[in-house]
Amino acid sequence: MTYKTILYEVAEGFASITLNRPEKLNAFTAELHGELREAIASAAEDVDIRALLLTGAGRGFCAGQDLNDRATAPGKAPPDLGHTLDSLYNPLIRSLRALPKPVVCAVNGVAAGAGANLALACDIVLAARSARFIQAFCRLGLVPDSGGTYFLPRLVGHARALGLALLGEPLSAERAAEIGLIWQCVDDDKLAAEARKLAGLLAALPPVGLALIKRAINAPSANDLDRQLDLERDLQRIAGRTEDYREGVNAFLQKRKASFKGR
Ligand code: LHQ
Repeated sequence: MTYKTILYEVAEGFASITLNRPEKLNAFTAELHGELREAIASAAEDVDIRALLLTGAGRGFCAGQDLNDRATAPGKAPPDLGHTLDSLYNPLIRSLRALPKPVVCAVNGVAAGAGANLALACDIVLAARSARFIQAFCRLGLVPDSGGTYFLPRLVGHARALGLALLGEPLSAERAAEIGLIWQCVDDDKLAAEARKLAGLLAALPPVGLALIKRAINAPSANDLDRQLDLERDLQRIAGRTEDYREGVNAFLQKRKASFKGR
């Protein structure tokens, strides 16, 4: 498949999507949204793809919405940004969360606005030491979108979520890792290799089990312990009936490397 605004590659059991508008720090246009949607759908459908890796080309990860598309002229009717979210951003965030495969995000540079929250919607986020996370919305008179108001308080707590969202100050990758916003901060020159290594490791693990783990951890945080215990029981029942579970146990007992088939 060839795209204009992303790169899409499949190797070693995982798909890599690289946002590819480096001259605009990979800011979102309608075309980028469309291509990203298509690529995620192909990764979802292909049973040989067991993980997804998302990153950006050039010195930025993603600067959020391309504001060139959003210039407003006096007298023009105000835009319906709710429609923009309904048609472009919300389906994207939902598709990543619902994808029954782990998504690794390698934040290679600045992640601002919807770009920052796109990263937070992924399952394991690595960031280059030079990367920055910016909840830029407040500077435009907007509300954090793309799941920002959901992810931020859950990941870093109410006080830090409000600080980040109201002030819009850049947060370093190192600090983001310290406060639990992301999984890990790695040296710039190691990011790509580390992210590929991680995606490869995930691709070699039992796919059904990983999909069920993602479902359990992403279950509504309003679940009380009883409801979550019931959910774990239901998911474990499914996991226990897979061939991969049997293979995992047998491989351990026979002291050999397991080979998982996704069944
Ligand atoms: C850009 C952008 C950009 C266009 C850098 N657009 N060109 C949802 C619903 C609908 C509407 C509104 O939005 C949303 C969600 C959102 O995402 S709102 C938040 C939108 N994003 C921002 O407000 C971030 C704007 N960008 C910045 O503040 C800076 O560019 C950051 C801090 C990201 C990076 O700063 P620098 O490293 O100093 O780079 P730069 O500013 O020089 O940018 C490099 C180029 O990229 C430059 O183009 P040029 O032709 O002058 O070289 C920028 O204009 C362009 N660029 N972000 N969002």
